[in-house]
Amino acid sequence: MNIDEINNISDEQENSQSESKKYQADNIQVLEGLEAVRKRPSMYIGDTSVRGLHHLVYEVVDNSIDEALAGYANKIFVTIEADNSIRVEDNGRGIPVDMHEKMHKPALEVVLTVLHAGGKFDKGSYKVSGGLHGVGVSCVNALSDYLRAEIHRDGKIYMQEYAYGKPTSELKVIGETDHTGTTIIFHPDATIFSETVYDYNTLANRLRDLAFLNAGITLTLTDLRDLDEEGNPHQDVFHSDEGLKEFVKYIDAGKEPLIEDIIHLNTERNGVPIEVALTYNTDFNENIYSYVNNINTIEGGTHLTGFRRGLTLTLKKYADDNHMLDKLKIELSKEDFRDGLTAVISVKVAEPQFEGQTKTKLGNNEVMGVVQTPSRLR
Ligand code: 0RA
Repeated sequence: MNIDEINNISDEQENSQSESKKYQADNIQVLEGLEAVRKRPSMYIGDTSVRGLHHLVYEVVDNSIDEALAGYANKIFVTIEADNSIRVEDNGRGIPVDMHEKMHKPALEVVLTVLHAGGKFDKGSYKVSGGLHGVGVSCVNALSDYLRAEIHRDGKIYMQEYAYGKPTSELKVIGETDHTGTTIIFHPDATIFSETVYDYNTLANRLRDLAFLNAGITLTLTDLRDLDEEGNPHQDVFHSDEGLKEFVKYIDAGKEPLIEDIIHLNTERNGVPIEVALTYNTDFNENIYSYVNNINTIEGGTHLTGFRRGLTLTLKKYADDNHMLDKLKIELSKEDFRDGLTAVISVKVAEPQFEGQTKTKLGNNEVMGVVQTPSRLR
């Protein structure tokens, strides 16, 4: 969420109300907004099983990732507290705390209490966040029996607490600080979720993916439920300098490589950033992972189709141009380029259309050609 979006939220609310009743109406809408999330949580976070439970974490972390991708943060700490609360801390600018003119509340409170429509963001800015559903941190707030925000900004530590999406305290200054950043601590509401115990490996896998997908960001996962004899908590630090190149190395660790190098492209076309890394091993199966806006598109979609076509055409052309196929009696098929392939493809799409059973299939047709023939290959 960026500052324009915070402003847009109030615009949307204001436009639907007459000025005279505005203030009152604003409050009612805000309540209705988060009540809707509590009434039908699955509509906002997919489901209320263990999947939805973990999705709350992704939602908060994705906001910090956005702050990092905007160039203001490079560290994100995720901590599973002893009581299965989750703490997400970043070293970004801190969510603004100044009074929001139209909403008559601190901007922080607007961010945490106003439902933000999913998937909509300014064209041209690669706001990647939103997790799978793009619902924002207000949904996490709505589905938590406790949430605490701590903002380090302008030399002060600001703090506000919530329960079930509603503030239980004013925004207060609780101390001084020499740095900036945002910390969100939340405890999922057990009356909403069928499971409220976090799985370390599920979170570790997601944070590892995020580190590979967003080179340069350091993500640290700490489990305060799991202490060794010396009292040190279980912890992993995820960081990648080489991005998808290292992702492919990680996937193929223990496999026998067929080619020495990992082919790595980091480019864009028509404003769509595209990163691809691939290699071949001596196995016979193909292993392609695809991502849109950091979301694992397990059902694939247009970006994956474009990649497959681009790969087939490129390798075929190379073989043709170098007379490697002159003595071949049969036509090469696209399957011939699949055996032993390991690839990761990541694209950032401004207005993604997610389709399919699990909403993890990219539908945007324009992305197909963009990935099939990125500009530097033309
Ligand atoms: C809007 C504006 C600004 C920062 C953020 C949002 C922000 C949001 C999150 C959520 C998690 N971590 C975050 N860090 C920052 C900054 C506006 C300014 O300082 O000019």
